[in-house]
Amino acid sequence: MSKQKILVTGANGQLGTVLSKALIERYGNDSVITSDLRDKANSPNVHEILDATDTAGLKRIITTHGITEIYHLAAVLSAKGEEDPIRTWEINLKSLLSVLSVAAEHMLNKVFFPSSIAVYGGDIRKWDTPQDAPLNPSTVYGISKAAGENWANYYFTKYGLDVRSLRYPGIIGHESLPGGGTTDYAVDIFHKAVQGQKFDCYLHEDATLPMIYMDDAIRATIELMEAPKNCISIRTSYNLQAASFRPKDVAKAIRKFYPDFQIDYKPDFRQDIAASWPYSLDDSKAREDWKWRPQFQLKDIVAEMISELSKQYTKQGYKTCTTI
Ligand code: AKB
Repeated sequence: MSKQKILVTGANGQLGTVLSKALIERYGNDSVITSDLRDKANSPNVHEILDATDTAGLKRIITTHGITEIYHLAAVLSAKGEEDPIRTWEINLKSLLSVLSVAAEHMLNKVFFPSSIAVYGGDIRKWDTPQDAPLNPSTVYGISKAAGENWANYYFTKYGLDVRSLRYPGIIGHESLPGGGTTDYAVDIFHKAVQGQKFDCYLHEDATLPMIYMDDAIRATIELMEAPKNCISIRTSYNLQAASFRPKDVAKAIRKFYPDFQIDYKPDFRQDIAASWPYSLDDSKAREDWKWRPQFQLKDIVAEMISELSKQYTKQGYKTCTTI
């Protein structure tokens, strides 16, 4: 059997930055090739500049490095995607089809494709949205993820390609910044709080959304990818649930550390996107099939984010003072 060699696309993004690090820690520098449109400074492993829609470039990397698995993270997110829907569709779908076709052609062992809560929309059950609820996405990002899930299932059924996927909630972490999502507020709010600044929230105070702490998101991804093949019963994408809360819940939790923290609510177009998404997901299939269990709830997330960001901003010379 050939040595495991992983390619990560979109490795400079919010999830890609932290997932690449975790994969390197787990499998070693030599086993992970990162790639992105942009270079990566001080990378401990091989980093390739790659536009994931460039099939020839992807093939070159796969043959040069003997890639056996791909984590395909490159995508335009929900809010940014609405600025140019056709371009978003092209980038998200073209890159996925490029990855799937090249992976099948080169008989790679596994592919990871991140889907999202954005596949849901319309008239669904909002709490505990079932795994098999109808997909009526409200954004081009959601449409591309819903189509991507079907392509993943198609490649598994037709070519036996072992594609695995998660419907990620909004991801909250301190090591990287999100870019262009509807759930980004839940990271930005901590940066403002720790710097002693007021936060203007683009969502309504009551906009409940499913969220996940980065550590849980990384663990879920690796647990799914390492699960025995016969345990994987969902070949579109698994619902994944960790925590669900509203902006006003985050603000209240932050005030335990910063009693003077101020937030203003100025809902914009992102509020309509958020309103179309579930409040929480029924992830019983993930729990049954590969024993998924989240570890971080809102209070844990708030404590971790404030503690980690305080250290980061203190290093940069900011004065941060928490009361706890
Ligand atoms: C977004 O807000 O677009 C993403 C997502 C939920 O997929 N964070």
